[in-house]
Amino acid sequence: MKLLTTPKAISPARVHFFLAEKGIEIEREVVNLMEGEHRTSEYRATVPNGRVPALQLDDGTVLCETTAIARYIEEALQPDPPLMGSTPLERARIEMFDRMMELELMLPMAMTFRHTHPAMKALEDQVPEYGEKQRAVAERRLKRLDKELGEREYIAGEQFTIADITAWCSIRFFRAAGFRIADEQRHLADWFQRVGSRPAAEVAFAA
Ligand SMILES: N[C@@H](CCC(=O)N[C@@H](CS)C(=O)NCC(=O)O)C(=O)O
Repeated sequence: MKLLTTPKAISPARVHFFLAEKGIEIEREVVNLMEGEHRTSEYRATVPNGRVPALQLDDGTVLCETTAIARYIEEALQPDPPLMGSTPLERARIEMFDRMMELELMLPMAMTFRHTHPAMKALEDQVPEYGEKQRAVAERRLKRLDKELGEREYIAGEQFTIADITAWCSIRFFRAAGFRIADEQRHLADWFQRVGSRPAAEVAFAA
């Protein structure tokens, strides 16, 4: 089994964090996005979404999409500690929060980055006005998240879950697009520090 991945990229970082929480390692093959290694016909024929991360199983099956890879790791490779819930209700609630973090926070941040950052010209047909609109969407969501984290320790409740990994990696990575936790967002800042002090957070964006 091997993980097709790129160091210091947001979606791969979520899988690296998840694996480190599980205490397992998977052989890695680095895909250089800036050199277009994911745009070859061979890569596209192998990986359904043509992106990283992707998990290639020993029987040749290829899983892409970060959450699907995490689901396979949790259910087939290492259930402990559970990061995606242990009962049907927990699983549904955690997926609900994780999708909210992905769609309402990570995605607008990613669109800001891709449409405004000079380094992203190689990968995106940039529309800077769209990027700036998405910045406002993400900033409003950060404000709401600060309020929500005043009511609970972690994003989905009192336990650390995959939803924290998604949100933490987004806030950490998209500093590159100018996102910052505002001085008055104390609950968000405390949570960011709490998640960032986990040993697994250190490997998320490691080279
Ligand atoms: N929805 C996918 C997104 C994967 C994705 O967009 N990966 C980026 C790197 S963080 C990528 O491969 N980008 C290549 C490109 O934009 O051409 C997931 O969750 O895994």
